[in-house]
Amino acid sequence: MVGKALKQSDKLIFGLIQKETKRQEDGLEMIPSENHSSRAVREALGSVFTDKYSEGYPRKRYYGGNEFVDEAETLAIERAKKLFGVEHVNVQPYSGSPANQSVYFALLNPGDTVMGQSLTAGGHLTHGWKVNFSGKIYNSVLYNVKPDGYLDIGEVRKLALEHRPKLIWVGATAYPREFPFEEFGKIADEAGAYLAADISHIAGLVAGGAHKSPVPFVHIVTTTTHKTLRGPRGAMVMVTRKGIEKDPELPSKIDKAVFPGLQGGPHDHQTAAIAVALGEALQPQFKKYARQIVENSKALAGSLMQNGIKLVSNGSENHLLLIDLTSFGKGKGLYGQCGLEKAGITVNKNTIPFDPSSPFYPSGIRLGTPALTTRGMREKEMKRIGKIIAETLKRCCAYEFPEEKERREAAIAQAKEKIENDRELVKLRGEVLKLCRKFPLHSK
Ligand code: DSN
Repeated sequence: MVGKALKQSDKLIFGLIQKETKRQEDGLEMIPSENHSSRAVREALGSVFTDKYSEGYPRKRYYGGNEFVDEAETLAIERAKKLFGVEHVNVQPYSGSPANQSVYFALLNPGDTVMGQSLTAGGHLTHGWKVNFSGKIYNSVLYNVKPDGYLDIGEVRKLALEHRPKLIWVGATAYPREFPFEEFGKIADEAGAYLAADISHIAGLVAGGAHKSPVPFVHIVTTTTHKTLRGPRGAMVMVTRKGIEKDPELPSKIDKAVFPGLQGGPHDHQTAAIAVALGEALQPQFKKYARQIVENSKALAGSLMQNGIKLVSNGSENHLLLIDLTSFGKGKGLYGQCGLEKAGITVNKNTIPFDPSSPFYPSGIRLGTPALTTRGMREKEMKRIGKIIAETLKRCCAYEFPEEKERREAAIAQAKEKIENDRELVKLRGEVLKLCRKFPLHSK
């Protein structure tokens, strides 16, 4: 994947890239916020645009020599406008958190009230969580999900009318169901709030028509570009027609917040790669890809549940699933993640709504299908993978996880050792490897 120059100049980094390439090739990447970008995207990302400075916006720069950067950024903007049906796009945020930060900076003053989905209910840090800037600088009010795992829209309305936030977020990092954007739109209008949809996780599904678009119902849309959208790491802030009707200054407020408010020079290599990814997402086959992600997620959910694994909300309507491991005991997410890693499946331990344990030792596993779908896997493979995951979890989550801190360290070390030496997991690893070989990745 990488060329001769790197091999000659830096053998250590070259070697690590080779190893990471093999790790991705030989395993199932199931962290739902990850994907495999195309070679074209990575070529643009590794291009000479990385050498340029271009503070400002197309045709309004503080530096010379930007005629080609201007064209690349304009292409990215125009493609995003077409793909999502929005009026204004800023493609410069370095990543998702800075993109969301720019929305605060554009609209709120310190101490103003913001509302978002609680982190423990699947929301994002930047939607008002207390250790994040969004929960420290602003007065954050968090809404939850119901015991069945679905958003509690009644609670959202009640809190919005009670606290009158200036900004409401809809969007999450661990929510397996469709977002009721229309209902959120009505609530925000009633409360007089700006409504921002953070579609970082589902952007590819929205672009491909596999998830309802928030665009008609919200004022602002933020997204990262590297998850289901399958681009380079990066982010965008978009303003909708509804947003401009509420506040005609919104586009310039966002642009000023990104630069010079928060950032310096844009990452032009990233912008060029975002343009490439958006070009790919505009192709008809991307719609097929987006639909298949959801079909795969549903098939995987079915297989896991048939094999005795409990899922938050009993299924999935998007790209991700949240496994509830509480039937094995509290705090078993770590064992699940370690066991699956041993079997060649990469996932992340995650809290589940009303988790009886802690965020560091949560009781759930978050996983998803975007990367497997990129490899060409379909329902048949999901059925088999569901069985492998269920078998692995049953083996690993049976180990003791003591609540008393004093006994915990030793118990974790013992469980990890058992997982490491489990011959059944080695057999499952073999099956995973066979599957990976059938769906080659970077050699395509
Ligand atoms: N880290 C991202 C995720 O995994 O969902 C969110 O920022």
